[in-house]
Amino acid sequence: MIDLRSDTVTLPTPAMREAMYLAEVGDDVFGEDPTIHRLEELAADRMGKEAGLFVPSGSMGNTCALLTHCQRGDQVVLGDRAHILLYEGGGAATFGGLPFRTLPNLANGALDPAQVDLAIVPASLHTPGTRLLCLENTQNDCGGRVVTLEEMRRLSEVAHRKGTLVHLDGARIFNAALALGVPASEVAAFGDSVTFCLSKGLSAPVGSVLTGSRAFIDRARRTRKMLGGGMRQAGILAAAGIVALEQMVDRLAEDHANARKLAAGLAEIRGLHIDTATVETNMAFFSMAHADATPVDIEPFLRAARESGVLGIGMGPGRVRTVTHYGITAGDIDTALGVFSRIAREQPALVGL
Ligand code: TLP
Repeated sequence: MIDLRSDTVTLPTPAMREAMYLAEVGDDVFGEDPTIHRLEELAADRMGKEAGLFVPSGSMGNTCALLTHCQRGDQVVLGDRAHILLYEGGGAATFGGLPFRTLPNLANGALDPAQVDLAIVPASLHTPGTRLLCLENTQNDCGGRVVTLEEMRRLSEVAHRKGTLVHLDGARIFNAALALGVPASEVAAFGDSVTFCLSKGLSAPVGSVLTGSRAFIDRARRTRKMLGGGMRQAGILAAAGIVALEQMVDRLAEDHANARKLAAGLAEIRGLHIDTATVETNMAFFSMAHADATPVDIEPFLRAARESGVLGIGMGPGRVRTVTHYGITAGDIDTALGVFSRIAREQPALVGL
């Protein structure tokens, strides 16, 4: 199977398995796992923050951040295509009692600073006070797009000027940093807290790290415990995370090159629509529409592709996401393009022709 559904499907590398086998571990709830300490320090260093907290998933990292920054009833401002809003089961809003105020994401995943300014309000008889602004970079649902440093700077300035904190969902911050040509810490600098994932393009089997000031992480550690995320000898997982940070960041360039190759090929297939200029990292989204512009039901297309050994995933009506990663070679891209192109040629109704 050529699995282009997500970079979450990546399998641990041989070096990770070796490091996991050899990992020195202890009870991390007692603060006694040396491998987790090492990962948390390394992660904090890469993000330019004082401290880090190893969490089982990106969703828990984000939830933990929101619950730690906010009190019940505090308003959180975020994009209407934010992962925190769309794909985390409503966790933070539900567990934290946090009213979400959404603003339209711009095409590249940024927000409009003027709208953010208006959305940030003090607590009053009528309004919930805004405590937190959430940004996402790369922005998944917008196409794995990159929010520029200038946009990040303006957005965080607007928030901070009004006494509102900023949390960055940087699940794929290293992809963003690569596309921007800067160290990840320069992207992370605009968040008071930043979550990033080890288990996506970096290929670790499990885990994310929440980073921020030491005082914030001390409080977040208690929130993680409340969420049931206090793990014991999880150094066995952190060991793979250390390998991810030390060995798997630079190779993301290969994923970006493969995504561009994939996008260029998709653009050549009649019936599949993609704006190749929007493919900035490791994702290529394409869409299919009928002549009257209504979206095509993508399930039959995805099923036909699966039967030929290629997996993509639906993300919105008529919209398919393909993601490149450690398990995908340039040769796999050629094969996948061959499959998509054959389906479009032999079964044009599946792509709306
Ligand atoms: N995203 C997954 C799905 O949930 C959509 C994927 O396949 O891309 N923030 C962002 C921006 C993410 O894309 C994801 C995962 C997360 C957070 C959550 O990470 P996990 O899956 O570890 O909870």
